[in-house]
Amino acid sequence: MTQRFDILTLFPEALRAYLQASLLGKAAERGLVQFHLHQLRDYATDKHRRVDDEVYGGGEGMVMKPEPLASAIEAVSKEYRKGRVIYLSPQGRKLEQAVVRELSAYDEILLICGRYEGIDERILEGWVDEEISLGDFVLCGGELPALALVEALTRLVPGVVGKEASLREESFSDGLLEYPHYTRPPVFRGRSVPEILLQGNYGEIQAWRRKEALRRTLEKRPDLLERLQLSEAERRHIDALRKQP
Ligand code: 9WO
Repeated sequence: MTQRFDILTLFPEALRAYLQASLLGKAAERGLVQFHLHQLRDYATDKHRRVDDEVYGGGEGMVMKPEPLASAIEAVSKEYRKGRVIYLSPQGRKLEQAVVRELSAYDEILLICGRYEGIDERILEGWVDEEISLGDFVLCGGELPALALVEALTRLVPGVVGKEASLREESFSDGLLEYPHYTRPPVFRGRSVPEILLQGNYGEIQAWRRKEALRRTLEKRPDLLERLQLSEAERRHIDALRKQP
C-alpha cells in the first residue's frame, strides 16, 4: 500500500527540493510513497489571488483567508478514502514516535502549512482533523514541521529503510535512547573505541549496548525511564549508576 502525502503551501518549490533528495526521493521513485505539492494561491479566486487578510478585532499582522484554504482542502481530499487533514502549529498535539506510528495507519495525509499569524479559526473547526506540533517554539510557517512529519512517516513505510533500522525503530519504542555508535579508526585523536566493540563477542556487545542505552537515558532523559518496564537486573544497574555514574 502506497502512502500518499499532499502538502498545501505557499512555497511548494522550496519543499520539492527536499522531498526529491535522499531517502524521501528514493522512496517516491520506488513508488513506496507519493508526494503531491499544492500551491495555495492557485485556489484564490479574486483578481489579486490573495490568500491573507487583516485580523478581525484589530492588531498586528495578517491571517490566512478561509475561502482558498477550504477550496484547496476540498479539492485535494475529495478522493480520500482513509485520510487525515493535519495543520502544523505550536497549538497542536506534540509529535512523538507513538503519534508517528498512529498516523502511519492513514493512507492519505494532507498537511496544511500556515504562514503569517495562522489560519482563520473556522478552517480548524470544519476542515482540519487535527493539529500537530513539533514543540514549543515558533517558526515563520508550517513548512519545516510538515517536512519533518513526512520524513518520520516515510521511514515507517515498509521497505523504505532496511530491516536493521526498522528493528531499531522498534527498540526505540522500548523508550530508551540509542547506545553510542563508533566506526573506524579504532583510535581517533587519542580517543579510543570501547574495547568490547573491537573484540566481537556479540552477546557481550548486546549487553554493553543495553547498559549504555540505560546510562545515557538516565543522564540525558531521566523522564523517559519513568514510563519504562525494566527487568530487576536493569533496575539494579540504574540504581548503581544513580549512585556512581
Ligand atoms: C506569528 C505572529 C506574528 C505576530 C504576533 C503573533 C504571531 N504568531 C505567529 C504565529 O504563530 N505564526 C505561525 C507560523 C502560524 C502558523 C504557522 N506558523 C508556524 C508553525 N510557526 N511555527 C509552527 C510550528 C508548527 C509545528 N511545530 C512547531 C512550530
